[in-house]
Amino acid sequence: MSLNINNAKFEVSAVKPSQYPVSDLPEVTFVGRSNVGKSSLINSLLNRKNLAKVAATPGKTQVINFYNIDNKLYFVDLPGYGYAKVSKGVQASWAKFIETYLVKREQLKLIVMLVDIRHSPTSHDKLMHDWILSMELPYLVVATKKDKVPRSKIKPRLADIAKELNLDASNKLIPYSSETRQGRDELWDEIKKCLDMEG
Ligand SMILES: Nc1nc2c(ncn2[C@@H]2O[C@H](COP(=O)(O)OP(=O)(O)OP(=O)(O)O)[C@@H](O)[C@H]2O)c(=O)[nH]1
Ligand SMILES: [Mg+2]
Repeated sequence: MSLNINNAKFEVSAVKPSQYPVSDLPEVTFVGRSNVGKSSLINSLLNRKNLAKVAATPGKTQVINFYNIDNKLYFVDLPGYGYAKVSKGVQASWAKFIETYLVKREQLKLIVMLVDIRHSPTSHDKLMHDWILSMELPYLVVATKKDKVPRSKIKPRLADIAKELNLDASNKLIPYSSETRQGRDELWDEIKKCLDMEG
């Protein structure tokens, strides 16, 4: 069963479980702090420029967006966490609905956590990572914006991220650029492997 990634469409925005798609398709979700590059990564994986909205102002995505890919799986774009200019109250309500999705959604098969390759993981990133570990679901860590660091810095940046998140050799850490599409094939391979899908 091959996957036609050109047959991808935005399906629905949800703020509560009753608005999630009614379906048994497997879901891959993308989490990370606001502005880390989640929507850009979804677009680059799907060869699209603007399927997932890339916000001009960070912290604006306050809904969970579901993208249907060839009627075989969903990509789920979660709101970014940790945007400083957003009030505590709003941050708490986001955390709540991110949590609701992650904990309740049985079709969720893979979590892709994004961190910015240029920076050490924040306290929010560490909390999110601990949370993911406690869920015992397959997950990958992607280090975004690889094009923004010089080649010689990539290895040390990855080593720092791995150390700060306590990753070991069995945890996948994939450097990625939505601009140059480096890392794209490897990420697709991992996603398909995890979902038992072919090409
Ligand atoms: N150079 C470079 N810029 C990137 C890359 N990925 C994302 N960006 C830029 O980073 C900014 C944020 O990207 P988004 O994809 O909107 O980030 P997001 O995580 O979806 O943000 P929220 O929806 O606010 O949570 C945009 O200006 C993007 O163009 C990348 O790989 N390389
Ligand atoms: Mg976004």
